[in-house]
Amino acid sequence: MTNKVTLTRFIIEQQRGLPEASGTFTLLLNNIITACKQIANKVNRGQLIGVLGSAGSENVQGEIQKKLDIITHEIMVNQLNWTGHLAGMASEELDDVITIPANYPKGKYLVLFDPLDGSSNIDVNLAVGTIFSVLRCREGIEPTLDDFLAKGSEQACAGFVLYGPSTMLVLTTGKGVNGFTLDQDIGEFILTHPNMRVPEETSEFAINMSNQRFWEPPVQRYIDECLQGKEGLREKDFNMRWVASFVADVYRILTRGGVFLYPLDNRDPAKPAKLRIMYEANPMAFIIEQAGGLCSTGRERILDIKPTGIHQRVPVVLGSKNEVERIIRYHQDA
Ligand code: AFP
Repeated sequence: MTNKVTLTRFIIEQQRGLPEASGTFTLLLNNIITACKQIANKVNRGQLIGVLGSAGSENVQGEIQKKLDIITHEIMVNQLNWTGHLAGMASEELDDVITIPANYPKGKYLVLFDPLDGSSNIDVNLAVGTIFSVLRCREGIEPTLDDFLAKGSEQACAGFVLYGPSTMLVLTTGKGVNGFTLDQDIGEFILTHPNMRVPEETSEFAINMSNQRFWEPPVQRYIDECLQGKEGLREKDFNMRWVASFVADVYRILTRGGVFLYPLDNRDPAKPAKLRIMYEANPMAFIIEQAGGLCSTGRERILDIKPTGIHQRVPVVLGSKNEVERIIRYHQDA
């Protein structure tokens, strides 16, 4: 393995294919990845450095913040705000968008991120991750909220880092999906999963079954049929997985197929959906579609939605094409 393709080499070779590229994007991506390496180190060391447990505060979503939610948010902001590549940022952990301090130059990109997705798993040592989405922005201006609220189809780049048994980066810039494994010995991400594709067929679904009584009829119908197995309409048995870390469930689907559902539910009328469109659903939808899968609310393609707010929530059905199409059909039937 002397001819490892590092992430740096991969990005530079991709940039060569874009004559108009100025290298700014390449530098921005390197800064994002450096932040994720720092996060990987904190997550891996955990209680050795006292970063587990709750911070005793709530985020804008009214969710109890873990210490690592705040630490990882600060790593992302402090690793990116000085680079001169950004016009602004948005984070799951802050209500308002993040402006670039006046003493730093502004650039032509926006980065939106969930610094630690799945953080309710961190204290029980299950996989968590960082999700990021990069949008182009008018250069040299103070971005307006509307600059941030671009459709997912306008993303320049989307990626996530999964802090699991391996630290894995999954990245798309609109030319397919590639996976990289962090080589801890040299501190570089190495291309290990080129051209990732989601199998069109699957017998594995991911959903939080404890919410079943709150689902809409099309989702009830789909899951019931999966549970009926060989004796039922589907004439095959299904398996279920639910990590409760979006990044981990999506990575599994990218590697062996599957369908993930976090549907609308009527538990809390104020929060009919769980996942946030700007820094969870949109980046994952971009990645999954680039890998040959589909991502829908059940009623519309996620990437076509015009967002109305930075923290807007949407129902998500994503993964193997044939299963997502079936679920969409069940919504149409209803
Ligand atoms: P946390 O970051 O609060 O743990 O939420 C994770 C998440 O947004 C997503 O990663 C999971 O798929 C989903 O929530 C899990 O939701 P449930 O806890 O309701 O199963």
